[in-house]
Amino acid sequence: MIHLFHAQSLKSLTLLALAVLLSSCSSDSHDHDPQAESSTGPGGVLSSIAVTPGNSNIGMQQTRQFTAVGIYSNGSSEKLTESVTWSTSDENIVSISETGLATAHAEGEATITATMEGVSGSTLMRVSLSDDQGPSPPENPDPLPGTSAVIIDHTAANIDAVPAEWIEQAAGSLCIAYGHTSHGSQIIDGMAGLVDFRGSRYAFNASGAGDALELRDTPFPGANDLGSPSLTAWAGATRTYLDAHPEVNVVMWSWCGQVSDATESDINTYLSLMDTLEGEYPEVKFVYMTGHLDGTGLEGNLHRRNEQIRQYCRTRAKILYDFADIETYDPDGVFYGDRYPDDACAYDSDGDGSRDANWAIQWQNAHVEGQDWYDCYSAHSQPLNANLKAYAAWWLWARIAGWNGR
Ligand SMILES: [Ca+2]
Repeated sequence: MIHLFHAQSLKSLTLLALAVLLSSCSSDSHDHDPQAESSTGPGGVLSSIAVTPGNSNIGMQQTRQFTAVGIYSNGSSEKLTESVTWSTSDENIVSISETGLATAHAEGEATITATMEGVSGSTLMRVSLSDDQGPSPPENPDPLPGTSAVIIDHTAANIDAVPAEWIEQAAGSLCIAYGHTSHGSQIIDGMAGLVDFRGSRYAFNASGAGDALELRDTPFPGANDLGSPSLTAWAGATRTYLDAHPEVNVVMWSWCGQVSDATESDINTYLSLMDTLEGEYPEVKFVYMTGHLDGTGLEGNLHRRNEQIRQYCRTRAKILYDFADIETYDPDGVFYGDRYPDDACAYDSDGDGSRDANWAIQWQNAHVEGQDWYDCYSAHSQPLNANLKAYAAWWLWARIAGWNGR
């Protein structure tokens, strides 16, 4: 129920937000399943399952109890830990019991999945040899793991959590080509504002001059974004550019509003083209993206298509900058996804179905400009949204440069 958000406990609020965030994988066929009526729970049809804790780390031979929470079509939830079927992507790394108790056996990563009535949710679990989770020295950066997904979501929108040495490592090693139109420009404008806010450590330019991060802003002739002038033009433009610029080792493209009206097939085309490019240019890291929020909520086509992209990236070990997820939470972790937020950060505060408030403006007004947030241009949105996009972008660059994200 939406009333949950009025609960006194911030912890329960955060957990619920996390649960909804982590929910995934409700199959599209579910809507057309004649048996769907049989899966009605306390709040209607089971629409997704959230598995927590999310993205956890564990030492060898240690155990961890996972919890599955079902999210129903009306937004209510129910604990399903004992009801779901638990599975692991790699028994040799992590095994899991029928009740969700995981045991670590070998160093590596495994995906833990809970399934019920054709709906599933999953989370990543890392097993390390020791309990030391601190950042490793940057002298010999690990190559970006090719065996697990790198998901840059709202939890990555924290500039203070990205170690300075990895900011420097990214600036010294990456050459990024980024294609976008207005919404995607939030990352660039946010990054530019961050230099004024936090200093030259975060500097970037098209040549890498002055030890800055080398980032080429909209360098691709022949395409504007992932949907303009067509849903496929960007792929050819990428090839043309990479063939002429072999120094580029990161490619990122953003959507404008095309995910809102995209079909499942359209998104499959996008994913397939990205995957093909990865095969053709193995030295280049390709960053996937979700489409920006459009106010249609968790039931809308946008959310379904974004979930399609997320699911693909999770299961295929891709790099995802989750544009929509980043603009679904305020900096305190408050979730707005079930209140029909749009790209301007407007949302429905009173449940009457129309947007009447703006979480970014509220947060900005409740905090100190120049200290807690910074002013910058933010196309279609508020400065805070571009702040968060920039923080997450630096997290992304650091991860690609070899930071383990912990
Ligand atoms: Ca309203």
